[in-house]
Amino acid sequence: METTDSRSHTYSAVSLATSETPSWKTTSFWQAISVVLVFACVVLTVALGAVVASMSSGTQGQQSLGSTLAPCPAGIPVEPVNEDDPGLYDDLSLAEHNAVRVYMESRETLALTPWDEAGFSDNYINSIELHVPVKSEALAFLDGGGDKPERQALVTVHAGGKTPPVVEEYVVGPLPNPARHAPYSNPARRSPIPWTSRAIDAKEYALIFPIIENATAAVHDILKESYGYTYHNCSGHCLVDIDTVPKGYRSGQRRSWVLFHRGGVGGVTYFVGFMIQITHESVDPSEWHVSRVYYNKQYFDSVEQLITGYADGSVEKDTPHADIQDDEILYPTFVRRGKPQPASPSRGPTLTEPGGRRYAVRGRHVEFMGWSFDWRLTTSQSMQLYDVRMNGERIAYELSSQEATSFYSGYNPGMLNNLFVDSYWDVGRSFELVRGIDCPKTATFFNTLQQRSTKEPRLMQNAVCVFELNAGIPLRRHFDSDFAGGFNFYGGMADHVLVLRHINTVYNYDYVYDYIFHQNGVIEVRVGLTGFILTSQDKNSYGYPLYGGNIGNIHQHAFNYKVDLDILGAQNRFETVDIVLENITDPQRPDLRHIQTRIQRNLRRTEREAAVQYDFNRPKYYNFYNEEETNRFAVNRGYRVQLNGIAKTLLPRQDWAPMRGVAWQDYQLAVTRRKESEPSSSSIYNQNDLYEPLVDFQTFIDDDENIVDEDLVAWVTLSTHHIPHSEDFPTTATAGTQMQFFLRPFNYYDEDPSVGSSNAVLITPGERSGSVRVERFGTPTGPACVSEQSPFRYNGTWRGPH
Ligand SMILES: *[C@@H]1O[C@H](CO)[C@@H](O)[C@H](O)[C@H]1NC(C)=O
Ligand SMILES: *[C@@H]1O[C@H](CO)[C@@H](O)[C@H](O)[C@H]1NC(C)=O
Ligand SMILES: *[C@@H]1O[C@H](CO)[C@@H](O)[C@H](O)[C@H]1NC(C)=O
Ligand SMILES: *[C@@H]1O[C@H](CO)[C@@H](O)[C@H](O)[C@H]1NC(C)=O
Ligand SMILES: [Cu+2]
Repeated sequence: METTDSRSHTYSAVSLATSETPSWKTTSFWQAISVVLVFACVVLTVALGAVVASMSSGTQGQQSLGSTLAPCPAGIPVEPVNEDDPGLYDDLSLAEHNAVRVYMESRETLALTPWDEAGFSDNYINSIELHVPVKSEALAFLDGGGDKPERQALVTVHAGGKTPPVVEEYVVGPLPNPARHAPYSNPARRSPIPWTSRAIDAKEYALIFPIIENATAAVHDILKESYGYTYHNCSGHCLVDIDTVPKGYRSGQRRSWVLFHRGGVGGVTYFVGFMIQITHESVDPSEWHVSRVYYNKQYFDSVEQLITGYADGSVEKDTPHADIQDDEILYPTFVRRGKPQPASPSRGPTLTEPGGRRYAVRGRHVEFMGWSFDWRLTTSQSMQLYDVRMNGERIAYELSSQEATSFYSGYNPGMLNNLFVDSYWDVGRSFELVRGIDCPKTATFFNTLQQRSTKEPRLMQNAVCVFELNAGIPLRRHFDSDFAGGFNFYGGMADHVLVLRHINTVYNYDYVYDYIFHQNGVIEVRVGLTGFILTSQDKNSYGYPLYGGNIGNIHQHAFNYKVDLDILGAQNRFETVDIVLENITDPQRPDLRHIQTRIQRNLRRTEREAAVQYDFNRPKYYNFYNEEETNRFAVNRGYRVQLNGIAKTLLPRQDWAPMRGVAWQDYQLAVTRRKESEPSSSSIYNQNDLYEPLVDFQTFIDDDENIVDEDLVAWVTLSTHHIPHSEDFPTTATAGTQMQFFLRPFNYYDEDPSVGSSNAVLITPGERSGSVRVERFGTPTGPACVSEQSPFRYNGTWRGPH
């Protein structure tokens, strides 16, 4: 990269001039400017010539005015995953996926049928993903030079061929050449995994579709008259079905309300007022049937009952809504409309990397300005970061997304039952990101593999990106006035951060997940909401009327994260630093009273003491520290969890059974002793058995273990209430719907560690009056350059392994 830097001549005169005197005051500046301008004119002429030439020759020339600048240096090269020696947390490679599948399918005792040939009542593999090593073995390897832990996979089997059928999980190893498998056993979880709590897969859907077909064929004419849309035999105006969750009202039930929304662009924003409930609980699919029907706010026991009532006039009929018939109404579309902005189309600002890539990527390992971490994108739990360090010191062993929920309210059976627990819906399915919109053009993109409910893993192209961002705000700055019209100094530093991003699309919604590393030791964990809202024909007490006469039903979003903090070792303490009132005799005026706040450190000794339900009347900090380690001022070195996205969950766990499956949602922060048996606050099996969930987070707290000088995990919940409004069309926007928490050093360092940055700027008055000295600590100010840009490409394909 040095060679590219030294290529500059034109701009160096300008940048050198800044050190002593304001550059515009020097003659060398004006000389330089005229050189630049003359050069620019020549360049413009050449470029115009080139453009004209390329236009006349009819080719799509890459020539542009920008191409006259030198390309920026490439910077630190990106190294691909080393499949011969994968990192501890690297997701399975394609070869490993295949080896695991072949190994498992050839075990006679397991009696597995390959996915392609399997039917509902066979035993077959439902998912394959990495099984991370136990922490003690991983640490022995990372810190103690111990052996590299064996690489293993976790395989989920839908054992429909067993009596009774059951869901099984196996740990398979060692990779890449599996030779052993053993049931994954976890004493803290319900065992075995109930068959009725399994995630619905393609085999089950294949048996449900004919029932939907049959029912909708019977009511074909009713749907056509009522909505202008049909399901069975439809053409043009088609309905699309989705099933609700949870599947029943108590543990062990399996019944799905099937909802219908309009097909086509943004169709998910218009659900019709017809729904059927299918009971598919029996192990014998021939017993599955339509058990309830809902039409225009009326309930029926069968499709026939609706048809008879509709014919004899006893049923109140629905009529097509004008909006829905009118293709000119664009609300749910992305067609540009309204006053054009900008008045004449032009490009917005973009990032360049004049110093080249300043972060290192080796496989799934990333390093940036003292930070380092590994990441993986799991099929069942989305993004997981491991071994997060700053300047070589581990801050967190694991920082991972656990669960995302959205619980709706309404009168119709769809909204009554839309209690979404998204790990069930493939949170790992993060689709292709678009360069320049989802991530800056300068970003590094990663493909991921996901295998669930498919024969082979699916390649998700460019599903994750990493980039350095100028956040557009000073990280720190001060203008030091001399209070005489001038200044003593200015010190400042731009907030250059590293962002790890993926966007998970769960049917209608898009969650933008960010992990942001600031240079002052702060990690920002953020999630933003966008995508389509769900609407329904419903009462106005659940939302405002919108497009098509539907309302946007009120719902609450919640996200849970696991933060396995390791502050200078795994043994840590958790304290709240409470801000409390004191009412004292004023020390300077004993005749007066004085009321103010003070700090009160409260060590939390057990898990129950450490389950936080935010109380506005008791403000406090949440601090994790090491009792043995102090900073220069003899204060325990710690990291603080700061919550910037909290919302009260009103639904009571005591009185409302489904809340048991999402117990974490009641705590903005809960601190528990880390256990291998408590790897996650949720599971994909919680969705369909919220009543007796496979993972009951409350049990993590209820054993009330000692948490003093133990390995601690902070479970953090971000949440927001969403009352949809007209501007949620076409989609909810991220502005205003971002929630975040921060991990902030709290007396961890003796001072802000960003003092080491050579990107800081210190300006002081120069010796001659009117001049200034600009100290950039060696950072060059030129030459200007253009970042190499990959041509715009979008594939959008995510099926198939290659
Ligand atoms: C199809 O629907 C009819 C009437 O609605 C019902 O009698 C029949 O059992 C259904 N068949 C299947 C396979 O669901
Ligand atoms: C659907 O199409 C098939 C084949 O054209 C036809 O036999 C059937 O009657 C149609 N069903 C309805 C409800 O119109
Ligand atoms: C402060 O203390 C005084 C004297 O005990 C008492 O009269 C007063 O109510 C107290 N005020 C508050 C706000 O606690
Ligand atoms: C997308 O990628 C797949 C797999 O590499 C390839 O087969 C397909 O042709 C690509 N499609 C487009 C539109 O580029
Ligand atoms: Cu929402």
